[in-house]
Amino acid sequence: MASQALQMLLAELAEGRVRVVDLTVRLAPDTPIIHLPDQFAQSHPLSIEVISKFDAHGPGWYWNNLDLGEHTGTHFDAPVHWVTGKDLPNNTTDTISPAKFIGPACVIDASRDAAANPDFLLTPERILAWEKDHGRIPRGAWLLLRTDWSKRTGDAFLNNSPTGPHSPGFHKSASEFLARERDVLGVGVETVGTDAGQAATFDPPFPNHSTMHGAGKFGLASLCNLDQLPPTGAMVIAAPLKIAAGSGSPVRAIALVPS
Ligand code: 23J
Ligand code: MN
Repeated sequence: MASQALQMLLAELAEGRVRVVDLTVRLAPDTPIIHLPDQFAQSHPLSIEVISKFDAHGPGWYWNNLDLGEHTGTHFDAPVHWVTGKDLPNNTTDTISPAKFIGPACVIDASRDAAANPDFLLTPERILAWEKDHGRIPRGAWLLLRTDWSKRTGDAFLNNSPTGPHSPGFHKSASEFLARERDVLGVGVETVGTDAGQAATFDPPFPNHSTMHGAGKFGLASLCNLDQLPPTGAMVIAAPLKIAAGSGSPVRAIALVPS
């Protein structure tokens, strides 16, 4: 017996009452990637090498070889990405339960805050204020931080400066609140990583990664189109590649949204 809910969802999709919003940026050699402080090793941007393109290397087919870091473009962070999550069970892209690749979205709009202050950090107070308007964040939800950062082009996206990058993120106490008090799936952001640009200088460094992954939670970075999502009521589908012992993976993140 087919699930009535699935039949209804398919009908709503077919009839356009549920819309699919693409939360994914285009993955290209110029897709921005994070630059860590110089003492650390760096991730590779995407590079594409044509294997054949209807030519002597393959007259009837076109395909490419790729070289890229796991954390390139719109991507998923697994708990094993961080030292705090390295010994947790099922902490890699190939061992996380696929049931966790689908979840409800709670979207907090901090776009005005981020426009006024590129170093804006979300606080627990701000989350509680959002809950007054929209209800309690359910267990197993993605907390998506809308900053409109994905609308920035060129150098303004990474926003590097002599003092390091400046981009919004989470106060450590907000990450702790979301992981411990709300048991979220994880957090998703429009910036290149789930920590603020200045987070290498925080105590501990990169507190959102440290807290979330230490609690077995996930991350989604370089999302876009969060301005097309309602505060509640959307469903996120974001499934990383099943990379053996992978710390993360590019994803095609999509949202199902009532229209
Ligand atoms: C390694 C170290 C620091 C950060 C990151 C990676 C990411 O943002 C990432 O893509 O996970 S902040
Ligand atoms: Mn990452």
